[in-house]
Amino acid sequence: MVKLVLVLGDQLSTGIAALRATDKARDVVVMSEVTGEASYVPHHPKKIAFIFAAMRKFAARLEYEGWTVAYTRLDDPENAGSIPGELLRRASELGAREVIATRPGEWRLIGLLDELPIPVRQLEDERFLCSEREFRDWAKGRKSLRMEYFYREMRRKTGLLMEGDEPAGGQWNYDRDNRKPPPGEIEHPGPISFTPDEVVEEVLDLVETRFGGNFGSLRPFTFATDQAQARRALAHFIRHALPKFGDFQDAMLNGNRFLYHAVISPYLNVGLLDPLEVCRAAEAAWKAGEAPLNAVEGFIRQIIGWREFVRGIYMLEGPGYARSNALGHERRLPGFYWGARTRMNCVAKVVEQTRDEAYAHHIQRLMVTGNFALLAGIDPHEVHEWYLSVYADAFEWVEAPNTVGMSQFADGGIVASKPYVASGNYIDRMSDYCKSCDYDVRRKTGEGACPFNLLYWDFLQRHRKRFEGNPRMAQMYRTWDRMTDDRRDDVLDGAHVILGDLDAGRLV
Ligand code: FAD
Ligand code: DLZ
Ligand code: SF4
Repeated sequence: MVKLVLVLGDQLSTGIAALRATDKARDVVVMSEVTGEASYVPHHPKKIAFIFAAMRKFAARLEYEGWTVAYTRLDDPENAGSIPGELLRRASELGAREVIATRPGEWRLIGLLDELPIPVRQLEDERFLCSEREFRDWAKGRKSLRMEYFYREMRRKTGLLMEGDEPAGGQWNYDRDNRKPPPGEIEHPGPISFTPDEVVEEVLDLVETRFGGNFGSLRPFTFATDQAQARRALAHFIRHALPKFGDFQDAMLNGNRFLYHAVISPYLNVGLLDPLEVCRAAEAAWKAGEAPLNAVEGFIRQIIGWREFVRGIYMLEGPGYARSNALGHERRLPGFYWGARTRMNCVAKVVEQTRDEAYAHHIQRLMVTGNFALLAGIDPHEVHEWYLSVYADAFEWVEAPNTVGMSQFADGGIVASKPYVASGNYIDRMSDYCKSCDYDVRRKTGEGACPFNLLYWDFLQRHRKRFEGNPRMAQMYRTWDRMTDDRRDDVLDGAHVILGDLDAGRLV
């Protein structure tokens, strides 16, 4: 009897479990563009267009390879509007009694599939190097889960940058050589741009009509939308940017949105690129003498370390994780996250870039928009929904641990051993944002003082009980305690003015 083979918009890999477990001569692949998925948060129009275009091209590829694909376009009058609805419609149309799915990357959808009135077999998504069970076994009995130790296991498992049992070059981690302040000049022109073809143009028109009101610019649209293009994007990065990736990984510039970053996360996350393929390509560049070890190790660590680690945490922690709020933060997300005016140049620049590109690099997400939200005590669920909406690479399994865990410390320290908070000094050191800001980063109190400087101390005071015993934060509390009472009052008064302005919707 015919089975339905569910392929979701982020499962565009020919080797995905559901396709491997079924028979192209008998079974029917179900792919659906549905409002349910396109509207659970107000996704950036570029993200929706990217996913729909990549889905349409992937469906064509499957058909070319001999599969029967029941593909539903968003504007199909028969469209049931949701993944479960589409599966039921197709089951009744084709007389199918079973669905074979690859487990979705979001608990919401896993739950919806579990509730379907016909049997759904959810197979493990094997596109990760570390299975859910392996991660659980690794995590079992550990007092705290730290990425660095997990990463070493992944290095051993894959053999990447290994010389026998030892790490290449004698060190596991070359971060000490990375994270330089921004360079005067960037030699790399940024990611490769793809001119929209007919398929993409048709999707762009659809998305413009249906989602044109969402935050974000749809055009110009230059993303890769199939595997061949994504591989070209990867090759372009390895050749032109990887050699400098490590050095300037944390740098931020007014005039350059991509620096030496790969800009491949959307492709990895929907399955157009395979993580091991990406890492092997980077390793080959090092072996050929085309990229230094610090860059290649730093890059590979992001993928087999951080990416796998956060996915393991998401699956381990279960459906409630994205609702965590360990610090009890409740302030509403300010309008400037959605493009309203702010005098803070760093935030304005990152939001503007996010609106235009559906992309910001890690430090922009963590130390600018994330840092501000944490310092200001914004409700982490609102922050989470913002990140899930605005980035083309955002899927809950990777976004939630990064936002709720790493960035907002709302999981109480599962992902991060201390909150990623910093004053304006950090942003000034790693960027040129402060040079063109209304605020003065050198001012710690009084008129024109950088809000990050004020909110930083206010945050530490509000959460003193929780953090003062953390050895990695002791120095910060000692610095605060050495200030005079007057100075401390000035700082906290200034912070309260900013928070009051945020609450009242006044310009900050
Ligand atoms: P590069 O800097 O060139 O790194 C190479 C690759 O490493 C990335 O493509 C990505 O696949 C992987 N990587 C790097 N850092 C991480 C990380 N912390 N977690 C997982 N993978 C990582 N990444 C997403 O893919 N989707 C998200 O929704 C997402 N949300 C984030 C939210 C916050 C608050 C923060 C702080 C980080 C988030 N990240 C997310 C991680 C990281 O910012 C992006 O992976 C990275 O910016 C993608 O750009 P790139 O391809 O140029 O990465
Ligand atoms: C993100 C997304 C969007 C915008 N639209 C669709 C869609 O119409 N059809 C689909 O199958 N998948 C879509 N996706 C991806 C899903 O939301 C994603 O598979 C789940 O969140 C699990 O990661
Ligand atoms: Fe951001 Fe403060 Fe620098 Fe302005 S002065 S760009 S608000 S860190």
